[in-house]
Amino acid sequence: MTLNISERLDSVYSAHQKPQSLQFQYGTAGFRTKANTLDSVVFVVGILASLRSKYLDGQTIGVMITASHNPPEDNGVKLVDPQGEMLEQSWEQFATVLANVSTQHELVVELNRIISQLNIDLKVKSRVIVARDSRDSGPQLVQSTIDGLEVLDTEYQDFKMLTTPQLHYLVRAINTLDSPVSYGEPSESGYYKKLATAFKQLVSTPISITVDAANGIGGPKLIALANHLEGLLSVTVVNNEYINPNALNVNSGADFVKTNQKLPQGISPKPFDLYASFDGDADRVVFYYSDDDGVFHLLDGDKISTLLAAFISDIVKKSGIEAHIGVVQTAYANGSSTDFLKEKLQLPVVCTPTGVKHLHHEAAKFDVGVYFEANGHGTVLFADSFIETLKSTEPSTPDEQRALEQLIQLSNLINQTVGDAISDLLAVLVVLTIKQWDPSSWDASYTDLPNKLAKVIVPDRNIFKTTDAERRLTSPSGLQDKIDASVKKYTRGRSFVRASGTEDAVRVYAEAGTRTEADELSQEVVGLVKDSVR
Ligand code: G16
Repeated sequence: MTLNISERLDSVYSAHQKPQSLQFQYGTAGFRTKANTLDSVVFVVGILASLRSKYLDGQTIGVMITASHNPPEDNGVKLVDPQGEMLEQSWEQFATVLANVSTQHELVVELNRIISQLNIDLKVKSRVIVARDSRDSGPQLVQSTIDGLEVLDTEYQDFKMLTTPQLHYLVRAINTLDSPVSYGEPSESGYYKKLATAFKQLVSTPISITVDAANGIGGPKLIALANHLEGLLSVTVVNNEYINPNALNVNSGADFVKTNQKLPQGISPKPFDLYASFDGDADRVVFYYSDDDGVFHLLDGDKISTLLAAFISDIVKKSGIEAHIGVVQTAYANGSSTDFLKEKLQLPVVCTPTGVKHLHHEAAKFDVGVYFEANGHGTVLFADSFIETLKSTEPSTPDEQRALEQLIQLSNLINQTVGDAISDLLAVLVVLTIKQWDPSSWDASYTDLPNKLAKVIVPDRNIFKTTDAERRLTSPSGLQDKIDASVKKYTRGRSFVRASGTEDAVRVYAEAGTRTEADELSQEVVGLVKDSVR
């Protein structure tokens, strides 16, 4: 077989050779960097996706070409496993190794090493689906991925432009087709039908909302979804210039709003109306409103998490059944949200490193696992066994019956594969409608501690190593002690530093009892980080 792979590569490898000077790493959400350096990476990812499919008996694997919240000149690629979850972590090392080989010979050696280590049968038919966001560089990178897929004769389908969560949906739907746990029709319209059907069961009064789509692919896809809702959802999309890739995420989108804690361009808010922002590939959403005085109020991933966790706990109680409900957060979660979940809602809270891949696995350990990063990336997982219980329970009162139905429909409405801005938007609107809450009632559940997220550019972010779910640094040596000393000076102070896995930067998070203190603490820790690399 060695010879075969080598021969197959003969005609294509030279067009996709890695530039000698570059190094790549499978990070928080796959490979992500400047688009014009990614060709060799997506080519080998195509080959690796084929191997993953063969290893899993020909189940379909997904390849998404996106750099999500990053600027227009970036791009990236991530692999999606058969149930729509992120690539199993033990395979990330293979991706990193393949992405860094610089010759055809080395590539053949590494591929053969993986094949023999995992005992992969190359005769198994491999199947992969591919999609991309709206970036300029997308079509070319998809073509290079396909060149990689063809090396191992993989059967593939190119779904062109989709949101990242739509690709996750399709992977799971294809792999569960004709199975008792079918996830839905394996088509884009199947995705809309599934969400629309659940939404229509949960609300009956028309809802209006304005959404900033970050000039990304989420805009047209949200409109397509609304078209399946027969007037039940009236959506105004601003920053919907997805045909202009240079505008992607510029002064708009979930990351811009969360990081800057201000409105995106193009939104002039009416007091107490609810607004939302997606990121570039629509896997994150944050909400906001302004009050009578024009003050901006952010309802971020923590607020979404607490809203959904509180609502679900409540209807589980009403349904008369028992469930182990838990919430998963990262170090970025606002301290007040964690207190609210633990003390007010009496729910267990688990903290993991950044990256939905980490949160997802922890959430799957509960009957209902709510996971959101503060940046708005997250979802709610309902265990199959719990859904079975919901379906087989005989209600003894109309209230119990309604609660059981609401839980079943919520599990259909909320994308179980990964965080999904469109699906999360609908879930939040359902809860607010059922509770008859305006944004300020939602916001009133707890008050965020003032906080600041800063970015520091350093010569080598890899020297920043962490432990304790990224809450403490182990390197550079001595820096954590200095951060601790700074934190001690502030009421309810908390700060941590970690290397980003999607941008070439170090992130500094700080929160404290007042705005001034949070800003001062942030400045101090940013200064400490800069000093540590001087
Ligand atoms: C990705 C991950 C998220 C993570 C974010 C930032 O989001 O999927 O889980 O929170 O990157 O990660 P980092 O701080 O390591 O740069 P997205 O929306 O960009 O795919």
